[in-house]
Amino acid sequence: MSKTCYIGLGSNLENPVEQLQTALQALAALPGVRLRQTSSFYRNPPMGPQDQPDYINAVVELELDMPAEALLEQLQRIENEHGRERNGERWGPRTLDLDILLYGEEFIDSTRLTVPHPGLAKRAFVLLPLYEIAPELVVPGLGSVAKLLEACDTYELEAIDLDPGNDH
Ligand code: PH2
Ligand code: MG
Ligand code: MG
Repeated sequence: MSKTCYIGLGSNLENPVEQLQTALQALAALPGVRLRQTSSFYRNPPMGPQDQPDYINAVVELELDMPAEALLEQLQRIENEHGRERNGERWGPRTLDLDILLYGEEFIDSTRLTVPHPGLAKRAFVLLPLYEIAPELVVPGLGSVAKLLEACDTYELEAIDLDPGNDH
């Protein structure tokens, strides 16, 4: 049975917009994965240590026929191919971060994976793009994305214009 799954993307090193764009291509190319929707890309200040560049964050909706653990392995492979270093400080800068936010309606709590993603309910840079592509979504155990978003400050998130020719 196929699952609807949401992935959070983030980058703040080495051309973050390009990191996210090539990550989207890599996700779409995975066997058994269909990329259904992609949010805008949002520039926003770092959560955690402040002496690091701003992040670009986005969320995608996938439909897939793949167990969650196998998906996690694929995401980590894509992160590695984008030069991800795993020895850095907690919440430190990174070339590419791909997090499983939701996997169908499932709760997963293994040594490698916690779903729904534990940070989801509090992070505007996850909730705003998620709301953009799935305004009706209800997060298992936490309630509607709309309600979660209401409790967050979103004023520091800026949807960026990906078409430089579009000069209003
Ligand atoms: N990810 C981090 C640490 N801090 N801040 C923002 N704004 N966006 C992120 O994706 C992010 C962060 C480490 O995963
Ligand atoms: Mg991660
Ligand atoms: Mg993360």
